[in-house]
Amino acid sequence: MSILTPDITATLEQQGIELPSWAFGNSGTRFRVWTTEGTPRDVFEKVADAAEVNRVTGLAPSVALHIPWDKVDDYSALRAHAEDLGVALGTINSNTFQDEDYKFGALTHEDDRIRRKAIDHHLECIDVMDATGSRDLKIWLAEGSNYPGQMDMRARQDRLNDSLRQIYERLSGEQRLVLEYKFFEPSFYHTDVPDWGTSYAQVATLGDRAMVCLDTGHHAPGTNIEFIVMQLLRLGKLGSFDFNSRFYADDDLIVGAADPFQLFRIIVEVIRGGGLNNPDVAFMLDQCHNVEAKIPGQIRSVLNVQEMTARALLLDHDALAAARTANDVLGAQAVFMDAFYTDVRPALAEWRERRGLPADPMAAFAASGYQSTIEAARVGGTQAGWGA
Ligand code: AOS
Ligand code: ZN
Ligand code: ZN
Repeated sequence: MSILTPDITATLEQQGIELPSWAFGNSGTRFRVWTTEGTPRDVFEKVADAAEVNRVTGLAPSVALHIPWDKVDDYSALRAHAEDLGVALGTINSNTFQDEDYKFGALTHEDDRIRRKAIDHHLECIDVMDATGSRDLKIWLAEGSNYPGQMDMRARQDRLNDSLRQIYERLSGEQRLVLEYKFFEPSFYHTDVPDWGTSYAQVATLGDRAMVCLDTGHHAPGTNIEFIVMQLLRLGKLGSFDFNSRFYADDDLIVGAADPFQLFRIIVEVIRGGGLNNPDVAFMLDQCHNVEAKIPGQIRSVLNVQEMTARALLLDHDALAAARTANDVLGAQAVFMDAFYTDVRPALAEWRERRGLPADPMAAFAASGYQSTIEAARVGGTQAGWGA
């Protein structure tokens, strides 16, 4: 008998993780952007690569776009291309961090012309969402200051709120706004949306369709991220995850690579708060593959999320509740660790095969010949995403 009960496999079967288009483009650090053979030359090719991840894992049904990196003339053609390949176009990410005008802010800028320009960019992103059928607009703001006294932090919060309101009011139907926070970088003294509390305070004034986006790499070392997950779910404001992992700051490494136990703990709280396979809580990746192969990097990532979800689903809630009630500290911890230490990989491989998916998606991709085909076809590919 498999350790994965029918209830667990039924839950796993529903799991979907959105891939970021920029994960397929060349990326690097501020020191160097590395080139990789077979890099997509445009967003159509990025979507094709993302569809390949879905083909071998069954786990990645949608692709997030970044505007203007993924700007095209005809979004219905891009949408049809994605659908032909069995994936959907997902979250639209705005970009206010690569324009000369935004050196001192965008949605918080004190110059009305610049703030208007930044708001208009978001309205254009919503036009894109109308064409792609995307539900979510994700906003990450690279705004803040480097020196005490440099800026009026309070006035910037007020302008931010006014800007967000204008953007929010343009949403229609099921569309949502998710506001991402990050504790520092590119600003080093103050950041206008540095933490979940600020994001929550801002979106709470807008309405039900404004939520918080939690990027797992955007906290100070030692932060109890699963506590934040619990609290946002409790408040009904956890709109999405940007999953990745980090050793130091916003490293954007493969999710579950740096600290699999943290990923497990986060998913336990997601399940506890009713956020797993709940359309209100989008699971996305936000990663860059600077030195490793990009498509296999994304395959590894979604498998890591699936694996930690399976382990979290193994948690013996009755035993845990009993230990907690008895204040059996070591007993509760042992129940928790039993689930975490269970190797679910053989059971997942066997379950994949039963569903007509490759038991080993990494090996299946390597054997498919896709990589050599794109390397031959995409000669002269340009960097996409961060390096663009
Ligand atoms: C930046 O640090 C954030 O994580 C954003 O989500 C950003 O938009 C993303 O990394 C792609 O640019
Ligand atoms: Zn992010
Ligand atoms: Zn980030």
